Amino acid sequence: MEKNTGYELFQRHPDNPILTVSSWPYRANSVFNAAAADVNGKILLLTRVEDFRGISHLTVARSDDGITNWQIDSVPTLKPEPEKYPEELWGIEDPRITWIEDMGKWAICYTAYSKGGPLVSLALTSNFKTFERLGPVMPPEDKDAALFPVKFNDLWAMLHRPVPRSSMLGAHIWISFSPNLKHWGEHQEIIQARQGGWWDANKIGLCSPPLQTKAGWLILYHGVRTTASGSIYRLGLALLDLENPVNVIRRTDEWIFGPKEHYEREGDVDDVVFPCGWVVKDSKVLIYYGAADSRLCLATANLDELVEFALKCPTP
Ligand code: M1P
Repeated sequence: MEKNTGYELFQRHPDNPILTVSSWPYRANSVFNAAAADVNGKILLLTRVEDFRGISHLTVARSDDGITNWQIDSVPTLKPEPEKYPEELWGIEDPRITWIEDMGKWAICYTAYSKGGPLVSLALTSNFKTFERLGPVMPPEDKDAALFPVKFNDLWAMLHRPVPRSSMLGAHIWISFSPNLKHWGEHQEIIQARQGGWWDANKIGLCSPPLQTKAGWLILYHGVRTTASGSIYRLGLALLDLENPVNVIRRTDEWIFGPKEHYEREGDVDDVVFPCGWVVKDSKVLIYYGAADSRLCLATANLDELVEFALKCPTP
């Protein structure tokens, strides 16, 4: 591999990939794009598992150190239930978990693959065994959603990525607000996909849920570059105002992490790094990412360094 002179804010774990179908307790085509949470000191991954029909469900894997000795549920933890929830016809994908202190529950935003296209659904849980579905909260096509852990002016806030019918218009990150997690409004586009030759031209999407720091809400997002040999999914950072997250105060110009190792470059979809979860332990951030839509990997970063770096980036 050629020398990469990009930023080295994220360090890949030497044991990557940390989870693959070979470690799975049942037959699966791929395990990737997992949400992550610190549950009573253990790392919990709510992992997207794609079966041999091409339909995805979510399964819990737990580990004391977040790297080894994964205890994986022996059967799917959260399965699509299209009989009761028709929007889940073609599976459930790409969860993001947010701890809601006010409710003492975890909120899971996930993509439900409906007949009308992918949409955003929400579920609550307190134990990752039973789930209360709130149903679809954004119509198709919309995905890459996560909740903020706190309210703003008494309203819950969600970041998400609608896709307009015409690809010419680009797919951008929006914020919406709700009094009850069920009914959403005050929709505003806040981070735009760039255009032309940029690494994040035409399509972007939120990765892990917004992370509260003293400098602002730290946002990790993916940008998609379309090339003659396919798309390349890379990552950038942004900072949103702490009090009013509609205001984007910083955004990286260059990508900070992209596919480089063979496990990121080759798989069901080549050249994809796709985090849906991160966990902060002391000042270390554990970033869990799907690699090439096939396996799960871990990268680590120093939270202060990420914030310092973001603060040196331009205000868009
Ligand atoms: O194949 C790469 C990713 O493509 C989609 O992401 P997005 O719509 O944000 O571009 C999703 O299907 C995602 O699961 C997948 O990893």
